[in-house]
Amino acid sequence: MTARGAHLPRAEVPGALDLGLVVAAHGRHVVIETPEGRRVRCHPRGKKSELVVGDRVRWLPTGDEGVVEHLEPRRNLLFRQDDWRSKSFAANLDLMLVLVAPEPVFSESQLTRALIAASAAGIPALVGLNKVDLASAAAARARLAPYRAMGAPMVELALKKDPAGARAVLAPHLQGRTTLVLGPSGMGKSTLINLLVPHAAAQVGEISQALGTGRHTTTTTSWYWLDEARSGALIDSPGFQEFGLRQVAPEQLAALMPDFAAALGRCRFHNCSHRHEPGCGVRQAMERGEITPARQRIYEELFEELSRKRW
Ligand SMILES: Nc1nc2c(ncn2[C@@H]2O[C@H](COP(=O)(O)OP(=O)(O)OP(=O)(O)O)[C@@H](O)[C@H]2O)c(=O)[nH]1
Ligand SMILES: [Mg+2]
Ligand SMILES: [Zn+2]
Repeated sequence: MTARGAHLPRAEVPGALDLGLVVAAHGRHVVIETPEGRRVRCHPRGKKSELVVGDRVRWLPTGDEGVVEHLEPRRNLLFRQDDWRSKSFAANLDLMLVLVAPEPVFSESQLTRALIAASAAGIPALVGLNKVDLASAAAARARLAPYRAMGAPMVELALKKDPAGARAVLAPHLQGRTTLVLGPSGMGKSTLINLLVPHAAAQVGEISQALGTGRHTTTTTSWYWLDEARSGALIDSPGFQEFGLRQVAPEQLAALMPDFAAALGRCRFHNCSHRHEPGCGVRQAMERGEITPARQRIYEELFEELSRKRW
């Protein structure tokens, strides 16, 4: 290491901009956190970049606030969609934790959409079946059996009834990682955050204050540190239904669904859509029971949707 090596404090490196982590994004401004843990409200330079939670940026202070000058390359990026367009909402994730529960009954289609989105973005996914203390857990396990069979990593939790057990099960998955927590309403996301995040309300409050929104709306994606050392984090983001898949081409779908992917390469036509073509290896796998009717239906719905929405 030379005298002017990497240990030089960043501020003394001529021309270098400070590093920031985007912990909240709201309309035209973002809140970044400095390596020292300070929160600063920043405006993006120009209109170009849509900054999202998890982005690493270079910024310049301008009085009490700052200007984001540069976006560091993203490792990955996730989208949500409304009626008209997809919008990115989180970047640089290490894990997607999808919470489901026996009650209220979770939608297999939503679960599949989340798993496809994770796979398309190159993000590992973990399915957490919560509320296994309920008698209806057996039915939920049965619904998840095909997902277990296709190799989706899975854990069982009783976040409320057995918090210590849930913590022990989750810790090795979450330590040192940035994890996006997803799940339909009522699955236990808030219970999870409150169990694992020290001072969860305070952490959100701090961000709202920096944003100047006064209160933290449920439409905002929130960043929570899991530990004092700020090595692991949870991102809580509402809007499970609107998971954006529009960036996925219909022809890519089968490769992103592990049970379909296992049957690929045996179709008569190389551009087979696996819906009605003769000599289709995927449909043969369905007939052998290797792909469930529910998954087949979800695939066809998604194929339709993604074909329609490409403009
Ligand atoms: N039986 C049982 N109930 C649980 C468990 N974990 C959470 N619940 C309950 O499930 C309900 C919903 O939990 P929340 O954490 O609010 O769910 P959420 O995912 O944040 O829901 P939204 O905020 O609506 O998206 C609450 O009444 C919890 O007490 C559990 O392990 N077992
Ligand atoms: Mg909640
Ligand atoms: Zn086919």
